[in-house]
Amino acid sequence: MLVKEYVPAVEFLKNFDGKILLASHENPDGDTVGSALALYHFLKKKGKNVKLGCKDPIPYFLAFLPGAEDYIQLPTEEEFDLVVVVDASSVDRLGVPVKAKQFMRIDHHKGGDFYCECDLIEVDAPATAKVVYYLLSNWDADAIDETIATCIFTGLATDTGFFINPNTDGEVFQLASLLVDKYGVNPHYVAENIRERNPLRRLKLLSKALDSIRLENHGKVAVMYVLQDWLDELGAQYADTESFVNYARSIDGVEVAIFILEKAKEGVWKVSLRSKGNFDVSVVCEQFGGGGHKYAAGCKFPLEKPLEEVINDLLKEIEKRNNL
Ligand SMILES: [Mn+2]
Repeated sequence: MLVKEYVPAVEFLKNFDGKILLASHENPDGDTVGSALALYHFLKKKGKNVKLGCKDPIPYFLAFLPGAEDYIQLPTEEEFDLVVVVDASSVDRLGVPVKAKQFMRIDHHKGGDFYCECDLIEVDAPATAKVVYYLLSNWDADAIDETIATCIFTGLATDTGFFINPNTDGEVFQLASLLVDKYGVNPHYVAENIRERNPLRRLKLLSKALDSIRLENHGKVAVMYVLQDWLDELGAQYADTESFVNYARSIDGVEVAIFILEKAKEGVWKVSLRSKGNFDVSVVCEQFGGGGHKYAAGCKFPLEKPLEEVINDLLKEIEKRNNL
């Protein structure tokens, strides 16, 4: 089907003749990686000169996606004619500088930077992968194959928490169904790779993180953290903490979950907020220079600030918006 808003982006990429970098955001998730990989395979089919880049290594649970091994680690000395920022609200979210003559953004986050007329930013889309699907299907639906569809499905599945988060609507199921029926995606294969390949160290780390949980604001806010020492002790990586925050959110009566990760090398406390109900966590994170969506957002604090102060600042900001 032809969707008019996609025409400028399709025409722009179709006619683009130069070195393209598809850039995923730092701490990459299934949406930024799935979306970038779908674009990567498609653009290669179309004869484009294209590379994939990310500051962080691709986590083990996404390594099954074809092409994941082609990612180059950013920063790189290489200069590109075009950098496509995938699933991120600005170049800053890449976590490192990139050299490019031109930028383009394909995304579903609120706010952020605007780079060119052909940016594709759909704030209502459940995942960037959906935006990518529309881009590709408006270009050449026949060029979408099982590999590309699997990458799109991965973005869609992970950003909707495997089709149960509040951003899951009928269209999500329609697109998922199309990807399965028309393009041959195997949902069980994707789920098994993403959810059932935990290294033991991740579960050991989870046990410590669960132990750190405490309830605040009359049981409506759950606080959970992971310290660098714990990671070092277990030989765990930052990616091993992926979705830990959901355990804190899952507690009965909790409306907002706070997860704080100590990243010693980067000198920051990385904060992830999740909500259920009506609380908009993106507003809280924006107060601290971060951002995101209503139900999932993030921000950072310098490590110089003691953990308890970080927690207090967040609790105060949440309390201020006491529509809990
Ligand atoms: Mn996303």
